[in-house]
Amino acid sequence: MLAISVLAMPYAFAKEVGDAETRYEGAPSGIDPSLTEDMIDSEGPPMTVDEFKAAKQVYFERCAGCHGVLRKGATGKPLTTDITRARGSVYLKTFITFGSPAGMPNWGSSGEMSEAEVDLMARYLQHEPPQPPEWGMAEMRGSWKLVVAPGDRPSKKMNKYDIDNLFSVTLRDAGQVALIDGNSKEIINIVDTGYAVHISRMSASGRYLFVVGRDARINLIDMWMEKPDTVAEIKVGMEARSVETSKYKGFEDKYAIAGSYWPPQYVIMDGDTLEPQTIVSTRGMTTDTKEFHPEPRVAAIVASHEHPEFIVNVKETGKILLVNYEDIESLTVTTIPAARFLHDGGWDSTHRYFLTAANKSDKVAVVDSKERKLTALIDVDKIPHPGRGANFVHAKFGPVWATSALGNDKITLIGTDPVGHPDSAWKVVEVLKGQGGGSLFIKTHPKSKNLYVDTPLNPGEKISQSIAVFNTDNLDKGYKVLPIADWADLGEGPKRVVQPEYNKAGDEVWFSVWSGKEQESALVIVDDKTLKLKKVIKNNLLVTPTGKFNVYNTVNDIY
Ligand code: DHE
Repeated sequence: MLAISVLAMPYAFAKEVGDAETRYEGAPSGIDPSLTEDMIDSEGPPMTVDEFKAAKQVYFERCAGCHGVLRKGATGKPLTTDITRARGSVYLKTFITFGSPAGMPNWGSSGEMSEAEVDLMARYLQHEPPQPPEWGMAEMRGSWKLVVAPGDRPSKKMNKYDIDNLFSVTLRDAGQVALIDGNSKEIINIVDTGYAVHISRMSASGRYLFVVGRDARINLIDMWMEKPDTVAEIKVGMEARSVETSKYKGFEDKYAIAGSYWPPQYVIMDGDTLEPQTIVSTRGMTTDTKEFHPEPRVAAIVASHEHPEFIVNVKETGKILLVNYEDIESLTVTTIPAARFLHDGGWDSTHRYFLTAANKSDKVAVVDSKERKLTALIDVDKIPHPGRGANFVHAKFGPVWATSALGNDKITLIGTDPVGHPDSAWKVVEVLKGQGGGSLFIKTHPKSKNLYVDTPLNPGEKISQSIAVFNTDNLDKGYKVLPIADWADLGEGPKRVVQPEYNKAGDEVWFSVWSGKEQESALVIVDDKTLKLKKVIKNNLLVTPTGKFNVYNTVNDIY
């Protein structure tokens, strides 16, 4: 049996092979490979069952993120057997060993895979891709746990916390979130969740917190309990990244939606119990070539403020779905063609326009949630990655929304005011130069004049461990660098500084200093006025903190 190395750790912490984008997309899949069928057939080169199993494990951990579980191609090229058998073993081995300028890591020459492992993968790719099982209503209901029924929950807030200023902090490799009091900076509770929680989102009232693990487990946490904790749980698939709740007037707290990577589908659930109501597959034709795609993953979801709708990004088909939940029995869905590989995005400052990155197409799509149509498809530089983006008022161009990028050092500002500044609306009005590529998140606040840009996936340690700050009134002056990881004063470790998040008042900013599972990590809080260190939160319970979500800002979509 071949040894498989470095698989358990997030890809970003494995030896650095491939560019920032590949390292980012190439994180291990949450799917348990042993649940798939073995598809050894006589058309492919000989393999034993043990070899197939070992290769399958490697594929799910290393390759599925970019090439897709079914190898139909995602941000990486398709690897279906019609292609791989035609290319043959020698070609595949060379490709796996040396990589490609398009972003395929050099697995062999970097020493990440041995010659035997490369040979194994080249053979494996010439057999049919094993398919993980589906996950329908029976499986969802089977996994659903109503831990505390609504009738048994508090009828009023039972704690003294200023809930609006609580933070839900992902403890990625611990499979937990930490609930931290933004005022005292004390940990209120550590809640067990799915593995590697991706995001936290709040219900419209601010009472319920939803978190989604990459293993597609959703936890519903009641903030009114004496000690906020899980009141319901469900597994909505085998791999997922997004969850959101209904925010339209009259539907506050009523529904929740979760989108999954596998199976490719979304589910609408009751907002206070997570009981699944309806499931919709996203399999279908791509927006450009009109080819069938068997695995269009659900990426970002936001709740419309203009209609009772969820706005759902479908990555591989490049479609944005406006899912109207007014009649849950007969959903109406408006499909907006955008561009392939839709990923993350957020609202403009009026909460009418949703701006979202189609990252591999190097475009930002703008959806008018009021008129339910595509307003613009804007060309930007390589691999935009906004998180939810950042809104501020530009001295010349008025309200703008900003995104940084994985693929370069640019921060792109897009005009968002078609009424007051029609000449700049939905155009790139200015491009700032940041510290470098490998940026994931950017943040400001309506009360602040600072724009923070992280660079956690930059290969340079100095850059990945610090933050660039621009003054939005003086963009021409360039940026200041805050040595966040140095301020945390930790020992060995990658110490990547990731995802700025404001407190409710908008006068302090929290950063995660994200190290390895066995290493010390921290949260660093900066005074937004002085840009000086305000507080470092260290605690051995804070294992691998990544995303942080302030309740008030998340409820109100402030960024
Ligand atoms: Fe994320 C947001 C998917 C890697 C931390 N990430 C998102 C969203 C998607 C997504 C679809 C938007 C959700 C929404 O708004 O509804 N992320 C993916 C991936 O597919 C990818 C590339 C690889 C993977 O296999 O997961 C990936 N993401 C990462 C990381 O490596 C990060 C830094 C740490 C981790 O947990 O793996 C990471 N992603 C985050 C965070 C957000 C996020 C913190 C929310 C940002 C926000 O401010 O809303």
